Amino acid sequence: MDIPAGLGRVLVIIPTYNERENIEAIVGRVRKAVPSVDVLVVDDNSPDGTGDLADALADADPQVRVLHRTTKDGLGGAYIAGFRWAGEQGYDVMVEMDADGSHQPEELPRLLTALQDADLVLGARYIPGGKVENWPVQRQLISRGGNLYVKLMLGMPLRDATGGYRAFRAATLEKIGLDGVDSRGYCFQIDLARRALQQGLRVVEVPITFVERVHGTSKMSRDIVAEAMVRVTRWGTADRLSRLARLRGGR
Ligand SMILES: Nc1nc2c(ncn2[C@@H]2O[C@H](COP(=O)(O)OP(=O)(O)O)[C@@H](O)[C@H]2O)c(=O)[nH]1
Ligand SMILES: [Mg+2]
Repeated sequence: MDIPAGLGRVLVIIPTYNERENIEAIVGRVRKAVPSVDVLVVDDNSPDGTGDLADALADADPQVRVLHRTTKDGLGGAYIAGFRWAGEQGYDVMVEMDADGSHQPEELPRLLTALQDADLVLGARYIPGGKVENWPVQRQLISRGGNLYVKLMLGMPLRDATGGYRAFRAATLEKIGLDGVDSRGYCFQIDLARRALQQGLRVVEVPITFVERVHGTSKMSRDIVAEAMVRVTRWGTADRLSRLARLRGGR
């Protein structure tokens, strides 16, 4: 399929850390699913040589580019670097996608079509039509529990605030203002969704099937979960305090 009318130039950003077994297949699938999109791989100097492999893919295909960063700096850092690059290059839409096949490129047309009437589209596992395949119970609990905690603390009208398969309009990222975002790990996703809603932007969830990776290993760690917990708690507390202050102020 082609890029839906009116969206302009689309860049799919794929952050990688040790994804040598996955990178070629995912880039090929993206280019096949929506041939007119461009791809940017953001590699954090993967010790397994993913960056060199990505360079070879870029040499063979002018629609593939690579951003090399010097050290592992978390998913959030990689995406912010990718978004900045995309802005400088004049892209109109930036898509987030994992390298490990969990986010199926064949579902990208659905996200892009939804973006025609939205400012931010979230690929959602926990809405009708969405699902997760092959996740161990423990991973499901972390994800479901995380979303429940986000709901309780932040009250956002979202069913899957932690997913990482998303399409942003460039104008959405400009309004969000990336300078103030310093979430490093997966809470980056919660952070951006929250900022988009605070700006009054149209955030739409579309169902996706998340497929657990077959090759390589997850970079999920205890630190990443802890960062998310601390930040969500802090944001939720700050929201409550400011609501209270407004009530006290009689407004
Ligand atoms: N550049 C970069 N990519 C990362 C980093 N951490 C994770 N990723 C990538 O982010 C995506 C999601 O990570 P993954 O380990 O699959 O997380 P999971 O799906 O939640 O288990 C994959 O493409 C990873 O290679 C990082 O620090 N830097
Ligand atoms: Mg994964």
